[in-house]
Amino acid sequence: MLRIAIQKSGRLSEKSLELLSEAGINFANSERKLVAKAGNFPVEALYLRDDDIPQCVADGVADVGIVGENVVMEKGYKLEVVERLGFGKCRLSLAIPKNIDYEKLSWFNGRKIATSYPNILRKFLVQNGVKADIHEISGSVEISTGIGIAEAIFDIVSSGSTLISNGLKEVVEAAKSEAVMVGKNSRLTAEKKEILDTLLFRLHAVQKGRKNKYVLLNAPLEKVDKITAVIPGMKSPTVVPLAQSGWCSIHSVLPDNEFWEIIEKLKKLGAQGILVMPIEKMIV
Ligand code: PRT
Ligand code: ZN
Repeated sequence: MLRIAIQKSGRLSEKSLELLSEAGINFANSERKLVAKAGNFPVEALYLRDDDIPQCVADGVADVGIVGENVVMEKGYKLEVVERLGFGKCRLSLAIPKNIDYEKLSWFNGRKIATSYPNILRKFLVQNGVKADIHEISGSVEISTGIGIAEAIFDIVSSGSTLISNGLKEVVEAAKSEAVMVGKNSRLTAEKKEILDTLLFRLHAVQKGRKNKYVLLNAPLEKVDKITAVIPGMKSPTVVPLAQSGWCSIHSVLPDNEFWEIIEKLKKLGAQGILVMPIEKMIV
């Protein structure tokens, strides 16, 4: 049995469970008691506050955990990132009141900065030769400058709207974060390693599917070479003749991040009837 620590309730909870569910792992216990067994896979979920997950994995109470990289960095336990999960993306940034003229990092020398991430901030300031006063608070960091607790803040930013609505501007991005699966490989028994490998195989298939789209299009035969050069496919695109002579259907897989550029190129090359579909799982 492999024990996975998951955030009990918060920004990463649903997406963690959704990812595991897409990998065929579902937990019967919907009220999220402390521990829940999966119905059809030798895994159990341990529901915790995200702040407790790194230590639980470090101590071996859980074998792996799904948590924000920011929390892993802040807690400082020696853990390995087993898998990057592609959700919960955010950055850790320094922000100051928007009316202040800001030129460079030395502005922070001698200033008071409020944060819930004192360790990450301290490391960043040391690396950049800045000496500032770190004021640790556990929540509502964004209101610190407004109420006079600090002159700047260091906090998680995602869309940036929280900063704007508190009259702040982001001036330095210190780190990026996303949800990761962390573990301590040396602790795992052979049995747990095997379960983790099977789980990772499934997660890769789900994640690869999420990063790609399946595309079908019709093309004039004389354009097939040019079109297939634009769409890479898994090995190479599938080309099937159409009932109408002089035409064929091409099937392929496109990476999501280059998707629109490739579609534009395909249209220019004479592709028609382009259909695009999500891929549920992709095993290469
Ligand atoms: O109860 P528990 O301790 O488990 O949860 P929590 O309240 O400590 O964390 P939670 O659920 O808020 O966030 C969990 C994780 O989600 C974080 O550790 C990050 O890895 C990730 N994440 C991604 C975020 C955000 N995006 C985010 N935007 N965590 C927090 N925020 C907050 C941020 O603190 C700020 O107040 O959202 C605000 C900024 O958002 P924007 O969009 O206005 O910029
Ligand atoms: Zn927390």
